[in-house]
Amino acid sequence: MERILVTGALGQIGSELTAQLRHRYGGENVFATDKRDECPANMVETGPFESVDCLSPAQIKQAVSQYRIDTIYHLAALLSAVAEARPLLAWDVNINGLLNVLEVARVYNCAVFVPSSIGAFGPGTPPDNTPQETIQRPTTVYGISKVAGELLCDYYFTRFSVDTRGLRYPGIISNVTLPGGGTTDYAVEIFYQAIKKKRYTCYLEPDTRLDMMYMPDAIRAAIEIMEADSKKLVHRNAFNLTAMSFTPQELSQEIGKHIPDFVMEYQVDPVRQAIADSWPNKLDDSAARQEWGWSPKYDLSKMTADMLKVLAERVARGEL
Ligand code: VAH
Repeated sequence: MERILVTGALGQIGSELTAQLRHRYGGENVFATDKRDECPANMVETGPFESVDCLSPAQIKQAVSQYRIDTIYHLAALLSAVAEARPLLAWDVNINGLLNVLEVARVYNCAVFVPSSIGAFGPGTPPDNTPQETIQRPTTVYGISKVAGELLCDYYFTRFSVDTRGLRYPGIISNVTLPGGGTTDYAVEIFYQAIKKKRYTCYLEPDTRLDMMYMPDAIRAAIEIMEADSKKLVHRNAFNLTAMSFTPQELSQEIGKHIPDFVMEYQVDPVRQAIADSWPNKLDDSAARQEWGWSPKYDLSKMTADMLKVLAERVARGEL
């Protein structure tokens, strides 16, 4: 892996992944792209950035050929709640955008990382210790696009030998970038509100259990899967992956250990509650552990402590 292109580089995962990839492979070897063009200074200063729309095959081809790309981290997509509000756009971006990337990867012999999600499962999926191979009948357009995306990536591997690999990410919690339109976003927003107001109004029911992961683990997993020995990979697209599973009530109690007067209130959003209720409670990620050595470093307690520490430091610096 020498020359990397990141799509969706201004997104929640993309922005932190780009920074880590540049740290690991050299800034000049990691070409950041996004449909948007308002790029933060730290991204422009550490390596190349251009506005690339994944719905334009020509723009992807130009970027890959100009920068002699050999690996694509394809993160450009609409998340679950936004997708439900704009299902046709979500299908276009999440599927046609992916197809454009896979076609360019086929022609230019690039490896491709594509994130899937716990959203690729539905109400008929076993909710506890969800197996790597099981029923996938999601009831959201986001989840349908993720299942179709997994199958497309496997097809490009078996039919055209494109080195495609993916992870079924849980909700991801970051102390750097706010999420954009996901169902699990409460688990990020709550920290910012706890630090600033010592209270948060949650849009999910207190007992809504979901898999979650701290961003440092999520970024490390994306890099580790792409560096893994190809011959050891059985599942490829895409691996179940988790680090912790908690409810809003459990997260509130953990924050309360650090902020004793923290107050949690609930005002349920039926759309995002229905999405969350259709997802598993906890994945079995043994395939990832066995095939490429996955092992999370952050659990609920360690993540909460670090989130509150870093956000408090950002408030002290006047950033929030
Ligand atoms: C979302 N954060 O909420 C994303 C993720 C598992 C959830 O796919 O849509």
